[in-house]
Amino acid sequence: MLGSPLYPAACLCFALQTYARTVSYDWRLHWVSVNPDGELLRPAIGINGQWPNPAIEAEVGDRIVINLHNQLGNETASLHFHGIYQEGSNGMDGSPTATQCEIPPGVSFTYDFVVNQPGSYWYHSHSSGQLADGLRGPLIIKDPKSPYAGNYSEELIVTISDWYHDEAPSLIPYYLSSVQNPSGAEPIPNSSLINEAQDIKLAVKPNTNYLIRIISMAAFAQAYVHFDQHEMTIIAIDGIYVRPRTVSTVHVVTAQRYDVLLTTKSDKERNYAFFSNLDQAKFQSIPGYLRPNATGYLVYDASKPVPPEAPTVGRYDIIDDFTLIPCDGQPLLSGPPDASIVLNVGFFERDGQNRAGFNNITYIGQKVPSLYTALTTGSDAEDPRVYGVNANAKVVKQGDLVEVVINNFDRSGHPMHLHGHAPQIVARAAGVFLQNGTLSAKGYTGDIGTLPKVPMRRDTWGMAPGGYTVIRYRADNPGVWLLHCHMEWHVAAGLSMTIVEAPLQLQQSQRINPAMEDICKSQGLATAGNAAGNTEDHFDLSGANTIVEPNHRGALVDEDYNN
Ligand SMILES: [Cu+2]
Repeated sequence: MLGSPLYPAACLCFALQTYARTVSYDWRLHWVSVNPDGELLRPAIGINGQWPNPAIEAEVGDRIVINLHNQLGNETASLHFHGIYQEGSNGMDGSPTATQCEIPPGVSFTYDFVVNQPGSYWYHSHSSGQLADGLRGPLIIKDPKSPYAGNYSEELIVTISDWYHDEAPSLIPYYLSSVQNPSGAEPIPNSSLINEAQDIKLAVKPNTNYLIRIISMAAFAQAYVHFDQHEMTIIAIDGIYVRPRTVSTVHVVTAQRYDVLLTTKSDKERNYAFFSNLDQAKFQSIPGYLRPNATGYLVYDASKPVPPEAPTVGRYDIIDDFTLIPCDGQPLLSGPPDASIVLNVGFFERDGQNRAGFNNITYIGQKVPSLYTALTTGSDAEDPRVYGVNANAKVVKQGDLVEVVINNFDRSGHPMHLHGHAPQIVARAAGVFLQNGTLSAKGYTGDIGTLPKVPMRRDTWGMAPGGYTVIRYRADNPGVWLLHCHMEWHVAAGLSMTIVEAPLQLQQSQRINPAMEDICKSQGLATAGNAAGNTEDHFDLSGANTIVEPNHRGALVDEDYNN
């Protein structure tokens, strides 16, 4: 129905038979020269000689196979599939130090997994800093059974991101240096991109309902997305169908996705602008070089000009995504949690660096990937100590109702991300903590009666300055899953921790990928035992990594690499 789409009342699913297939990609990673904001030619990590990088496109039930060849020459690499649950395939989660070793230059590795979840996702390097240097792209899982399948006939992808003129291997050591950067201020991007470019033109047909997949692939910044004189109706967030909500602007937290429906005008009289405007509230300073706005155009008629300027919006009318309601009506996971994890976010100086962490522990990758420790330490895998202090591991058991309370003792907000799940976001508040660690009386009380009956779910959620967020999920996906801030600089500073989920069931159902084991061994890395590689005494952690890397230069290989 054109003009005023009629949405399914309860967003119920269509029943259609589908057949799984295998979608395969053969990807060579190369440095390519790019200039997406028209200001500076710089290297970026492209695929098969191209950048922007291609979208992975599959259907629910498909198997995705990516033969990844690291031909960067000077950097290690990895690919993480953001938001993909990786049920039964934890080793394909693409997180070096958690689920695999780094893939060195000249080495290939095949990612191979099945996707049973619909929606808009993205892939990116989980090797330090590389997503800021361009190793990122959309991952779309189409769904013939979508409750909204009848509400659109066309699809568009709109990725949004920030862009830096400097490369991560120079930004990271500067950011982490407590001497050069005593305030710990994050690098501020130079510009904003839409589909890895500026002034992009999206050809549209009049009188047509579009599904627009808005995907944040940013390294740091959040953004406001607004289409001039076109409303958007949100129908999914991070792959979770929600009841329709019509908005004029969406505020997209770093790494989040919004699927929106947009109905085009009935005539081709003119073209319209849209924009992605970086949210500068998270920037500690506003440098003169910053160009926070990227403009794009809905082109109804290519023979007509595009609007000379982006629309100006006096005040953004933003909805709170906490109030969105999943279509499936999944009720609150109520009752007392079986596993309660409390994480206090803090920024501090450690070993001469600006660092961050949960509960005063900064994340440091261990000698043995945590997944391999979980798979090779028998019943000791249920003891968090075997993963090493700085993996900051918590262990939950199969079937546990897990509750994670994250208290933000920082003046800035953070986009939090959990691998392996799209948890229920059951409580969220802003501005209740002071930086000195004072917990106000308004902290999370655990009072079930105050929680939503049908909580919003998503894999990446915003946490307000001085606020808290509380997530709940069922431990039904055995694996080693990172929980971390999705600002790339904060990942580099150690704002990550590890949740080891059902390690005994993991041992029964999954094994170390032999090709990756060879890659680890080729680098002289241990693939069994505790965090230090001790296979005899799992509680002797001598030799485990507890000191931060002194000269952290992202994914650049050390000069003495392989020596
Ligand atoms: Cu952060």
